[in-house]
Amino acid sequence: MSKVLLFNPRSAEGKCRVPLSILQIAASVQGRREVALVDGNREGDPWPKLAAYLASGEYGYFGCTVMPGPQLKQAIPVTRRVRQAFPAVRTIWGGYFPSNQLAATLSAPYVDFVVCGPGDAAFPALLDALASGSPLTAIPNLAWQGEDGEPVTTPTAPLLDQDALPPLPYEWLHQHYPMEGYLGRTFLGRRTQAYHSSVGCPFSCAFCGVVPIYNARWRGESAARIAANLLELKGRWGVDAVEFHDNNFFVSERRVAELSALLRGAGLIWWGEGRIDTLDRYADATLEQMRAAGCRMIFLGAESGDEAVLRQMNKGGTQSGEQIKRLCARLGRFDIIPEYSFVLGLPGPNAAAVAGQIERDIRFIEEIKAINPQTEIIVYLYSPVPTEGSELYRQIEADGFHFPRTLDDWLSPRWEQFDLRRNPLTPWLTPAMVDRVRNFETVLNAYAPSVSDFTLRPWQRRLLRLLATPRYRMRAYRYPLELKALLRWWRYRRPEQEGFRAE
Ligand code: B12
Repeated sequence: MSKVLLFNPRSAEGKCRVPLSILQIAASVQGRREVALVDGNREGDPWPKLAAYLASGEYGYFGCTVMPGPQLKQAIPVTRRVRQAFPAVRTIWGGYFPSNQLAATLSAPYVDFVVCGPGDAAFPALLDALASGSPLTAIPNLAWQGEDGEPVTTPTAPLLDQDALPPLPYEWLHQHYPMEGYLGRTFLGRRTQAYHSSVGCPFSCAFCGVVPIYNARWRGESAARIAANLLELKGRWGVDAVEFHDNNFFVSERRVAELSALLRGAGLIWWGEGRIDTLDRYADATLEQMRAAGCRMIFLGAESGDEAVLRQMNKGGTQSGEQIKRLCARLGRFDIIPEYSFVLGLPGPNAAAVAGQIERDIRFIEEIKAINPQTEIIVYLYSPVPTEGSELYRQIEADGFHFPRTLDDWLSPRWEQFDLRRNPLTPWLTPAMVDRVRNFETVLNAYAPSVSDFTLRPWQRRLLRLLATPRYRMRAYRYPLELKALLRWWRYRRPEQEGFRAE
């Protein structure tokens, strides 16, 4: 009963990337325990495989990684079923959802433990403690349900030296599921690999789910180790494109410059996520070096052009509307595509103020598109995360917003939409405001379809633009039914939900 079964629940449809969380967790116990994997993204119904492993009687631990949103749809019923059919198996959840929604997760009788934040040290320590009966309180980053029904949590561990972590076990993954199935075609390349080169983020934006877990801490792998790993992936699996999924890949300009020097000529095209204020401070020479090393696009949280809103998000002071405009023009000069995300629909003193802010944000996005038409725009509706202690969170609680208290509630379609940041169930947003944002987005998507959806043919792009141009020019965003129908018919993909389109 000492083997470990790991489960990656299905995420967005059509998006199948290397399950990095699972790989890292597997690496943390390998060599000491046998580990098996079932990946919901690679199975029609994962249960028969899971049940077959567990029925062998050799597996004592079931570990499940959970992001908010669609992964819950498999994570909840599958873990419940594990408990019912194999009650002796200990169930452990990790990842962003349980770390941020601890009380709801632990209130489920079928989740025994939650690893909060990084599991690289906590997971092996937990398994050892369970096997030997030693106390759990000595293990950091851990939580379970106390006798009084409240979560018991252990202290947060310092972030580990990322260069000291074991290499990711790609050969082990390949034995379970052929690697080729994870290396999708995207607009970046034919074989796109997800890579995570750092943990956390040094900032505390009031809307971000990373903050409650990492508390403004960040630690990255060295440029030398990243380059060595990527070149190995290229040699072994033919990887030609990389998505750096770090929360904040660009924190250290020196690291990025070193990496760019090492990747120059390697034939890798890459994309990463960063901050506008950070990139704005980068030297021209670094931007030039990045482009020469294959940096094609950078995802940047613009959020809003309005100082007051940026302050409300705890992003004021360092980022401004002027800077957002300046950087998109500047990146354009280096032939790097800025992918700007905006968060609309924050709470305000009254409905008119919220609606007025949405209009100002729409105007600002139009301005950005005029400055650098290549800028990719992603529009989110604000979905609260439990950034306890932030002014914004206090405000939304006062406005009557509450998270679900049980896992079953999280499964309702309303809350799934919430996670996708499509329909945030926030009391201050009226359906008319949500429609306004969505309709604007539809017109914009048709007027300037994302380059990341490479399956759209040039003639389809031209037709969409032709149809959308009068609406966009005249700001006639209401009822864009014809554009909606076309986008749906051609299965236009939204990068924010599904990542870059993969085949
Ligand atoms: C890749 C990714 C996706 C991909 C998933 C691809 C795939 N098929 O796997 C896609 C594009 C589909 C996606 C979508 C969404 N995502 Co997403 N995603 C990420 C991202 C960028 C990387 C995740 C990752 O691989 N990390 C690398 C691994 C190594 O780190 P990790 O997951 O934290 O794992 C460590 C610990 O958490 C822990 N752990 C994790 N799992 C387990 C399991 C066990 C058993 C144990 C013991 C420990 C453990 O140990 C690991 C090693 O230390 C993160 C941000 C980030 N940088 O982490 C956001 C992130 C997780 N996503 C987020 C969200 C909200 C979403 C969406 C729900 C909404 C949206 N519009 O973005 C959608 C919908 C999800 C869906 N459709 O299924 C948020 C979650 C925030 C929150 N509120 O909790 C994040 C943090 C981004 C953000 N800053 O907002 N996402």
